[in-house]
Amino acid sequence: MRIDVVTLFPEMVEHAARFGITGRARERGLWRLGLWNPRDFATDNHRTIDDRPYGGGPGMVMMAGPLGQALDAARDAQRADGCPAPRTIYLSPAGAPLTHRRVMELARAPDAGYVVLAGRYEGVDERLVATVDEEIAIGDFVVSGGELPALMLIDAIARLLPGALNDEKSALEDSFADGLLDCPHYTRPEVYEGIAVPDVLLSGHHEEIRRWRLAQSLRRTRERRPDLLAGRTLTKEEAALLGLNDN
Ligand code: 4GY
Repeated sequence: MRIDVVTLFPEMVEHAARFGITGRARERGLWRLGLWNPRDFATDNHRTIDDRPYGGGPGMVMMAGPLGQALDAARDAQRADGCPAPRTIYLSPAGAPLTHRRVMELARAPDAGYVVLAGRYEGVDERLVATVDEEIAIGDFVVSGGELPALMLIDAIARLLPGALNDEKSALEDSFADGLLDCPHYTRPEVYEGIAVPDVLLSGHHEEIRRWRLAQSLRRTRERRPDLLAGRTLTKEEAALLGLNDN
């Protein structure tokens, strides 16, 4: 997989992409990162990439020209690097809410190429936004630039690439992987600040442990995110663990 980010702060993305599972996956060659600064595509002596909004109002808008040039260069580089059909993604609060399901779809094609546009200021000229393939929001809140949202998207994808996690089973246990929140986790010591680890986890009964974890996931999901349960049909076992009758 190849991911190119168009950003006014390429060092920020480069630096963050070196750490942890994402960085290791990159060292393992599971994905490649390209960075493009729209400022390098500005045409005037001041290297201007923003301008005042038509119609007035506060703040500045990223100009379509330099951004479009940077996006074109990123897509050309992807094609030259064996990604024939790059998909352009714009991160903004107005996008479709990102879900783990969408992340899994984006990670499924290890040969895919993504060009991610990270905006700044008040946003990007709409005529450029209109050219992207997909607009994604990472949450119903606003941050000051698209770099952190882009890094979150990239991190979520990269850790799912085959070979990224040392234990391939661990991705299956993630919150949301099966539409439920994750179960609680414990490690040593057996008692911390007077609170003991649940007995069942020390019992060695693998089937009981599996059922306990599933029950915990189900109860947590019902308690904290009933919207997730509403969009999912329960198996017989799950319904029984939640204390629901058949039918
Ligand atoms: N939330 N989800 C988000 C964001 C910052 C000005 C456009 C979000 O995805 N992106 O808050 N982005 C803005 C900053 C330009 C992006």
